[in-house]
Order: sequence, then C-alpha cells, then structure tokens
Amino acid sequence: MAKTFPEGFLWGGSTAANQIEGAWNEGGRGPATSDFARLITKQIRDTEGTFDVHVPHNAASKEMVEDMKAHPENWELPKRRGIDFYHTYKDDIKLFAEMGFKVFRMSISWSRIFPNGDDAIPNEEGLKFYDAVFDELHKYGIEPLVTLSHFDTPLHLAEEYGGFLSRHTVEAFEKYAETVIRRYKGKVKYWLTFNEINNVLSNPFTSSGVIFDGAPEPSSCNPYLGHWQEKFQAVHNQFVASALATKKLHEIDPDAKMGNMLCRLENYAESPKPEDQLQVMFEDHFNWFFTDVQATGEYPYYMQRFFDENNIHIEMGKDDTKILKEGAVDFITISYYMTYIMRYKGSPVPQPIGRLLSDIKNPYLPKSDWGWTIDPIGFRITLNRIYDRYHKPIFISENGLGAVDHFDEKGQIQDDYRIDYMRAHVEQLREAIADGVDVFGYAWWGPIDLISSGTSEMTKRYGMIYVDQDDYGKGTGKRLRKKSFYYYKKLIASNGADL
Ligand code: BGP
Repeated sequence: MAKTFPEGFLWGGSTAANQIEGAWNEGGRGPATSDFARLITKQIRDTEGTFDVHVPHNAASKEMVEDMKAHPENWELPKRRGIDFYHTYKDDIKLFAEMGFKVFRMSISWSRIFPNGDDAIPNEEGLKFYDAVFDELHKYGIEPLVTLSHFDTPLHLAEEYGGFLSRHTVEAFEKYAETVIRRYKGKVKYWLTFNEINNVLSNPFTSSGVIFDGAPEPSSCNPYLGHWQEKFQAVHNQFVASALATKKLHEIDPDAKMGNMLCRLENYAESPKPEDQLQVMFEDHFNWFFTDVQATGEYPYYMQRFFDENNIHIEMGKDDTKILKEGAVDFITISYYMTYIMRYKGSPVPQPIGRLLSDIKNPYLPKSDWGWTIDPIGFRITLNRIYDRYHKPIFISENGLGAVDHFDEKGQIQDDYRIDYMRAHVEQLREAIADGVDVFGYAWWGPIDLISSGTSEMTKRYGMIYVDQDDYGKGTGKRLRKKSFYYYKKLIASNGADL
C-alpha cells in the first residue's frame, strides 16, 4: 500500500504580517520597508503577447523613500492597511478554525517588536499582540508556524545601514530572534528565518533592506541583474543571521525546530538541446544555492566560478564558516507556484535569468490571470528533488492561486478554479508522499484574501475567505466564505482523502 498523508499532517494556511496586519503605525510599531511597497502597473511581454501586471517597488532609491515619507498622499501604499488583521484576528482565526486548520503560518513584524530594529529594549505592546494571536490559535488547537522576517525589514536599519549589507543588522536580527524565541517558548514550535531568501535577487529592498544609490530598478517581473556584489553580500549576512537564530533556538528551546524558506521555481529546458539543459543547470544552481547553504551549512562548490567571473567578493567574518555549519536548519520549506522554461542564454558562464515570470510559454500548461504557469506535476518533481538532495522533512509554506473572483446572482463566490488548483496540487503532494518524500504539512497561501506581495493589489485574491476591500482600501472589510472554504474544510476533515 502506497503511503498517504500521515496522521497529524499539518493542514492550514499561510500569511505574512505586512500583507494582513495593517495598523502600520499603531501599537508602537516602527516603519518597515514593506510600508513603502506601492501599487503600480507595468506591461510585460511573453511569447503570447503583452499584458499588464502590477508590480511593486521592490528596489528603492534613497530619493524615493524620502519622497514617500514626506508625501505619502502621492503614493498608493496598500500594505500599510493590510486587511486589518491587527484588529480582526479573533474573528479571522475563528474562521480558520472552522475550516479545521491544524497550522497557521504567519510572520512577526520585526518593527512591532523593535521599532527601529535595533532598540535597547523591545516594545511590550508588540510582544503582547503576538501573545494574544498565539493564544487565540492554541485555543482552537492550531499550531503557529512563524517567519521571523517576511519582506519586512525595519526602515531605520535600511536607511542607516543598508539593511543586511551591514553586520549591524545581523546583530540586530540575532537579538530580535532571541527576544521572540524566549518570549514565545512553549507557544511556537516551528520557526522560519527569512521568507523566500532567494528573492534578494529581485526584491533587495523589501527582502533585505538594501537601498541603492541612484535610479531604482523596480519589479520582480523585470530582469534585475545588477548589483551582484551587494545582493550576494546581503544574502551572506542573512545566512549568518539565520544560522545564529537557529543556534539560539536550539539552545533556548530544544524541542522547537527551525526551517529555511525558498521560492522554488522548477526549471524545464525549452528543447532537448544540451545547451538549454545547461541553462536549466545554471538556473537550478541559483535556486539550490540558498537552501544548500542553509541546510548543509556550507557554500556549494558551483558558486565560486560565478563569483570569480563577476568579481564578487564576499566578506566573511572569521567565525562565519563555523556559524553556518552549526546553524543548519532542521527542516526545509518552500513556496511552490509555478515552473519555468529555460533557453540557453548563449554563454557557458553561469548567469541566472533573475526574474519571476518566464517570457517563454509552456505550451502544455495553463496560466493564471497573472501569467503564472499552473503545473501540479512540477510540484511532485520539486518535492522529490528537494528530498533527494537534503533528506530533511519538508513543509509546504505556500501554494495557491491568485485569481479574480466574481459574485454570482446569489451573492456567492463559486471559485471552482481555486478548488481545481488545490485538488490537483494536493493530489501530486499525495503522490510525492507515496514516492517516499517526508512532508509534514501544507499551508495554502492566503487562506483569507490579502494584499498581494508582488503587486500590492487586493484584486489578486488567493483566499477561501473573501474580504470586501478593493485595491484602494474601499469596502466594508466584511469576510465571506467562498465555495473553496467548504472544499478545504472537507479535505482537512478527511486528512486529504476527500479530494
Ligand atoms: C510569495 C510570497 C508571499 C506571497 C506569494 C504570492 O512570493 O512569499 O508573500 O504574496 O508569493 O505572491 P503574490 O502576492 O505576488 O501573488
């Protein structure tokens, strides 16, 4: 008999503070990079034509941040309002409990705990807020799984220190991690350090607090290939910060576990040409790199050539090698949304594509309204490859479909497209488990509609719970169960059998 979902499998949903909390200037919270993610539209092109997408401001210049601070009325900054979870968490958690959630992935807003990121003492009001959220979750038997930093660096650290370009930010992060680990010992068993750490390549501002001089280059949907030196230095510092937090967790709470978080884009060659396959290998390396370091505690051999050829010199502290080794994560987490087609870039020297959307369409796969390919089988492949590489338990931190929802004549949302997406992915997850992959949980991204990370819209909805709010914050904020709400509830109640 093939294996299936183990007893106690953690079904649930996944969010991030900056996309749900709002209350950006309440409760003693300081400003964070996410408060400056704006709503803008851009045209992108793929092999099927040109279409509009909204893109955020993921890379920022000093001038732009200054202007946003001085004239916020000129900018549309939806993450500041989120979906008001800061005030609605009790009702929202009740709805998650009604769906039968076993796990809720969320993040702590660092600047709610340390308003500047590096204050001498933490903000008790911020600490109390998360106490209340964790208590509310436990009331319903829901396990919190908590990301320490989800595209949300305290602004002060970004402005004064270039975020993770500086070791000062590493020290501040270690202190922040230690503070919350001690405070929530016994309440939080599962932690993650940095959300989608590989996104430093496309979102250096929000991910890592890096602010470049001169004109900014926005968007994770555009190739953003420059500034390698800064980006790889910032990410090295994040590796060290992650390892230090992991070591602290093991010392303070030996029962708790730390995970990484990688945005895993599976890559296929456009043709059987070995050159295209070589490009797949390059791109894979740029993906694996981050988890290789976090899971094994060592830099992989293959990056050295890229560093040498691009004049990248990573400054390492004298104990870094040891710290990385001692701070390897306990489990692996990924977000899985899509797969990607690779065409040889014409150079035998490794170069990443460096953007989120492929301009080559996979003729065998449908796409979402936002151009993301929908590939459930790719999910199974990815899970097998990850397990084969690390042999550590896996948790699915994110998987989901962003779509435009419409009301029917009865005022309901019949989101069969979301149900189909979920069914197909959970089926492949079950196959991966039958293959022998050790997966202990699955968290749907955005179980309640929230502000999109990549586009700062509300229109791109992931939820099984509708939130009456538009891109500009208009609406009653009321919550409404979609058809997928009842589907997921049944699926969880049957531990994945009722697909
Ligand atoms: C991941 C992020 C999330 C989330 C999700 C969906 O990259 O970790 O924060 O938002 O993608 O992306 P988007 O909101 O751009 O549709």
